[in-house]
Amino acid sequence: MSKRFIVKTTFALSCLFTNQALANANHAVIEAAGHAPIGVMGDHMHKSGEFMLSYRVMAMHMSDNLQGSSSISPDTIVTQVTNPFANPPMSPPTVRVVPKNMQSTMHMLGLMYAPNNDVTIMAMLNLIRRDMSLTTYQGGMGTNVLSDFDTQSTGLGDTKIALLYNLFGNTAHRVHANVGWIIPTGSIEKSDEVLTPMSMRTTLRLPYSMQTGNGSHQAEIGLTYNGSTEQVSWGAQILHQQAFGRNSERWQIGNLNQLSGWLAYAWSAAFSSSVRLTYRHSDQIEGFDQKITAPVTTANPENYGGHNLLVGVGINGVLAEKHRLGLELQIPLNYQVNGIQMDLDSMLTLGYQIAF
Ligand SMILES: [Cu+2]
Repeated sequence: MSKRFIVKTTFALSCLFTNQALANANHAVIEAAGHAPIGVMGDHMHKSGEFMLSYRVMAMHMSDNLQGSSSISPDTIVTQVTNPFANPPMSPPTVRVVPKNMQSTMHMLGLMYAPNNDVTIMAMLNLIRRDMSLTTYQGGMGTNVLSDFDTQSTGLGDTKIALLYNLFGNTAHRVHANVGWIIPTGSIEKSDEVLTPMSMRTTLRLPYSMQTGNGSHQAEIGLTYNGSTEQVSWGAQILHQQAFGRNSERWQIGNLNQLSGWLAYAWSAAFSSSVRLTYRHSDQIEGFDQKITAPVTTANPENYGGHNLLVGVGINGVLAEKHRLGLELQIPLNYQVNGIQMDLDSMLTLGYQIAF
């Protein structure tokens, strides 16, 4: 190797590293705050050729019941709320089974890839576990409690494939379109043993909210905006989800509209914290499954949908440049449910992302 070649190569390499170091320094302050809070999906795009793997676990907890926006007691439900599937004496005139609390845990595996700077494709696979405790009241009338029982369902959820398309971007502001397709890989036929008001244990198809899927193909379209300065970043996302039609059991999940806005502050290159506000509006279920007719509030398709406003606080950390950890806790500020539904207490999302 000639001396001249070594000198030239060394010079070229040192330029490369200096440029890289400068580039890193410029972006260092926004590293941790470079992504939206971990609960936001499809919030960022990637550079050409980049891959990202992510794993999130989302835990949602619900307890007690709401009618519209105020709480309703189990005794009131079983004496006053009519059972739409009443067919005495087999099926009582009022609801006799009341949900007490519910825990949903979702494990989400995500993959992102950017074939070029304007397009990022994203796929998301979900594993879901739902646990619900309920109280069964005796016979056809009154407020005598028979017993509590638990139901559970686990399995694959619906799968999402999305395309993020860059619409506008400079160093401070970026806008992209979200175009997604939700494939009904989850189940709508999960069943479990329940306790009937006649004190019988029987296996029935679980209500809609206990299923792991929605059974219909769905479209998801939206717009995402990200803005940043050296230490502060912010963004907004609007998403609309709509089923293409009724599923094989002749029901259809209601349309969902969601608007989120967030603000994050980078305390250092490796650590940021965020606040987020999310408004969600969804419609009730259309149609009904002929196998979901138990005298329980969750069997009534009218007891689905509504709107709520959630506030979220989050933290993001960057470990060794390519590894990212995020945690976000969301609680409702305001809600209005259609009919009678369980009350959302909190939603916690913990996630890990690695880009390569
Ligand atoms: Cu990504």
